[in-house]
Amino acid sequence: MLKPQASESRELVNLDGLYRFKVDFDRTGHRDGWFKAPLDTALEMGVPASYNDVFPDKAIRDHVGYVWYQREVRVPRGWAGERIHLRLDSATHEGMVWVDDVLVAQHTGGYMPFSADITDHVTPGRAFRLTISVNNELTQATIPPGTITVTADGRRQQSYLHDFYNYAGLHRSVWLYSTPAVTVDDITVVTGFEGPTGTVDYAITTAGGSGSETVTVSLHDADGVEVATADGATGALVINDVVLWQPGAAYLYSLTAEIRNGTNLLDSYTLPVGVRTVEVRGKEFLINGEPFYFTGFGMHEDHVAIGKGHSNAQMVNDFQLLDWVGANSFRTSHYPYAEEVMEFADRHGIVVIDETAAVGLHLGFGAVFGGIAKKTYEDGGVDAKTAASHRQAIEELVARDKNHPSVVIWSIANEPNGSEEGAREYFEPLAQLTRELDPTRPVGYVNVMFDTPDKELLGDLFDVIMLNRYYGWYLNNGDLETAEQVLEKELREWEAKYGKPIIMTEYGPDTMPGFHSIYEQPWSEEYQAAFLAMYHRVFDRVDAMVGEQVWNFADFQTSNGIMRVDGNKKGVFTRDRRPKPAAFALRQRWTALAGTKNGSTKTVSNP
Ligand code: GCB
Repeated sequence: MLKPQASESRELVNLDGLYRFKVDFDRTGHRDGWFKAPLDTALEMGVPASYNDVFPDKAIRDHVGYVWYQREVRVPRGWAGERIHLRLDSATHEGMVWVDDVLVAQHTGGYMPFSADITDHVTPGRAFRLTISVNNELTQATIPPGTITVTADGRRQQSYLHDFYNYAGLHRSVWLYSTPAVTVDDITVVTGFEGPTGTVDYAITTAGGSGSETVTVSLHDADGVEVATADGATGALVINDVVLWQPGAAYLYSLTAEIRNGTNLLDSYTLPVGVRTVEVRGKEFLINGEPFYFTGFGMHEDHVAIGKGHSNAQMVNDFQLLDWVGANSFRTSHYPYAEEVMEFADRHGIVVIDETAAVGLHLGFGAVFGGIAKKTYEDGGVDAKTAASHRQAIEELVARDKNHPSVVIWSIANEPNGSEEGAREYFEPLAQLTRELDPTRPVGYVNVMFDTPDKELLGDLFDVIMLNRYYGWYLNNGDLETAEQVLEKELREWEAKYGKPIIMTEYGPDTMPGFHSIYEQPWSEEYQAAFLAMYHRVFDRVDAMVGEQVWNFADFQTSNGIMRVDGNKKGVFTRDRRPKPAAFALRQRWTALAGTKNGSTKTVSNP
């Protein structure tokens, strides 16, 4: 799936800004056709952003169901004869889109883009009424799953098995764009190198043509110098003296695909391409043939007031802090992030574990959150409906992100039940699907603390072992001595069981900024630093460890509950991005490691 862009043959108009906004408290908007007229409301809402924290109104914040957005859009008059499309980079979790009175798109899955060809419903030079209804409901059929209950007095309540707050709305940009009748529909690149020679294997699909058009491809280096060309919809580009995309030293070529009819240019699309390889060999994780050690965080798209709304300035700030603290990687916990984030990582050499929104596929967790533990893999739980949405989530993620050099692992779920009967039957086809969609990247899932190596059933289906462990927090709270022993014992068991690389994808304690203790008390800033230092001692002793991603980069908002005070406080930065003392300790360690295990010297094959 190609991101819309402006090119010689395409134009792009951003539709972010203020929209009329109305909350559908009585669920009558669809029935009464709210899309047919200007919304009857005094509220306006900024896009992109979550709406929840923008209004000082509990009823809006806690609303379960639909909200409506609306604005007028004028189609540029020069677009006569072009195909005209609308694209929403996300609508969380379900979006329905009308152009005047016509429903043009409907999409479920809150973190993925979708588009509609609206050519037949608009007129260049004229304005149309764009209306979008967005539903925030999570059910057993959605990814992530959730449960809706209706109280005796008719109020809908939402519960879910992940802690981050269920922010909703139009979190990412909205676009109007034009394409010619014959288009470059998709591009897939796979890169490699042998000594100084790089290769970019490409496959291009076109749409709307008669079959008589020609496809040409050219590759330019970062200075704009043409370094390779090829003809045909599939082929290979060869680069002499290739400059590799390296962690911490990004380098991007630009691949331009053009469709011609004779000498007439029909469409042109340009894709940034980083040449790099990824491979798991034994217990090592190799990028460009060199052992790579992940340092960084599990993160969240989460900021004060805008919630999960994408903000370029906040994004740059977060990447600057990653750089400051010496992190070389992050995981898109627990859903795909905005495409701007992936592109930024590509341009700045940050390594990404790219995760689907499949979080909360563990009904045994009910007990932890004060409910009752249920069986996970049964009808009405994680069942065929969940699996169908999960397939869609994987297909859409790979389609959207397959060409990003920063993405080195697909994480297809966070903390599913991996030890109950039915887990293998559920996950085997999904692991296989991911490999079929992308045979070039390692595939993994993130294992929960209950699923120790003696119990879990899934590790052999995946290339890397990714573990979330909270010894010293949820278990052995305040006792780092015992925690150190248990952690090391368990990591050695994983190493012995699979002989695969292990990444600690979550570890860290809740920490109140400003709370100090000379006794290493849980919640103190000193405890966070001591906790992380203990984990690091263990990681340094276990060969198979190839990475550490602290939970979390920053404090983040959660649902209500007795386990959280105004959110999850495991951040190394506060929610407003001030460092806790642990940030300085991490900075020291990660700067010294520089992407290597124990700071060992790296031999760079392609300097
Ligand atoms: C986990 C989850 C993460 C939570 C974290 C916590 O295992 O993957 O989403 O936020 O624990 O802090 O409890």
